[in-house]
Amino acid sequence: MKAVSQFRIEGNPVSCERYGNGHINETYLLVTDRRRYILQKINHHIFTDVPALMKNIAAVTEYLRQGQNDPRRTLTLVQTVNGADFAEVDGEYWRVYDFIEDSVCLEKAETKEDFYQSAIAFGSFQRQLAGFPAHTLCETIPRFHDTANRFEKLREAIRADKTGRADQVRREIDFSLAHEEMGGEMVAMLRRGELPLRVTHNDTKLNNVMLDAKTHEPLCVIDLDTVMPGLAGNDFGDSIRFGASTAAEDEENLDKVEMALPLFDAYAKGFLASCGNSLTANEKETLPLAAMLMTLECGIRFLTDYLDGDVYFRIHRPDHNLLRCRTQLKLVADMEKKKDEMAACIRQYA
Ligand code: ADP
Ligand code: GN1
Ligand code: MG
Repeated sequence: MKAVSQFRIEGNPVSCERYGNGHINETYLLVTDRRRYILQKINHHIFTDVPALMKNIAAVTEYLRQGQNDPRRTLTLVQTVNGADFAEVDGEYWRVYDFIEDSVCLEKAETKEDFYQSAIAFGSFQRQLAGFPAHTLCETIPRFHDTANRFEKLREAIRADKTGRADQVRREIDFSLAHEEMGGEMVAMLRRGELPLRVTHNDTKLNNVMLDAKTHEPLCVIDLDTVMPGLAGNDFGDSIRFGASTAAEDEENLDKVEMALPLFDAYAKGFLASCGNSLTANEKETLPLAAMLMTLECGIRFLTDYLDGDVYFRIHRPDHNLLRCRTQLKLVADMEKKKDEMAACIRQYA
């Protein structure tokens, strides 16, 4: 592959194959006769300012590396032959990371303990970045977790109905719009100064954290494209929507999809243990709401993309975004039923 020769890699390339399950970038496992790397084609349709994005990642990884001598605990960018953090080849943008060896990346929490460990990882990540100069970060995707704005985008997609699919998804549209008011609650609190902005990860899926292969202790938070000022609760909530579900994000049988309270409990315990001291009372209290909102937001993002003709998230079947949307909306309905239990968990650890 042409991009590979742009980077200062050790050894001669032996293979380079598609890797992982990310929905946004194109990820490859690059193997040389000396070692392994992760090569990524950055999705520049989504991240439109690649130099600014890469400046964020370089600064954040450098900051996290301070006082850290275990190379597996921070993502490490490999420089290009010209000393840059990324390479432009034929209009596409590429970057390379050291492969984090002896680690596992889970698509589903195998045990409560694994999910607890991922909470420690994301909570510590947020705590470690508490002193990072937030104003130096570019907003890589403006209004990324502005749920109210995501509803406006959904309404635009329904109005335009580019693919003629709106009639077929009336139920999903009705359910979503019935929750629009709730969708705006946290952005309104931010606007009123009731919630603080912090440096957050903003994409805290379980498969964005690496655990040690033997001990399953947290090693490293990855996928730093959306590290920018955000709400602590959003990081908590996005983890719950993905990792506390009893089924995959694209499960077809909705009877299998629930928000598992034991998993919620394990995550709340880990998250509050690792960053709880720095959270305000409002932040702690709104964690269950944040879980519902991140799930709702993700559901309407999948629905919007389905209506728009699948232009944002990578799909592997024609109705993929619709299936994903349905699991998220099912989770929202289930979380509404479990609101009091979620609040009780938070009180217990706060
Ligand atoms: P996307 O933005 O598309 O989700 P990610 O950066 O999350 O891309 O990478 C996709 C997958 O590649 C991850 O879920 C993980 O399995 C794997 N991966 C990414 N970076 C590394 C790394 N440095 N070491 C080992 N595996 C990695
Ligand atoms: C995308 O990149 P990945 O697959 O980790 C998306 C998240 C969504 C998630 C849904 C930049 O995450 O916001 O929550 O899919 N990332 C971006 O699975 O939009
Ligand atoms: Mg990812």
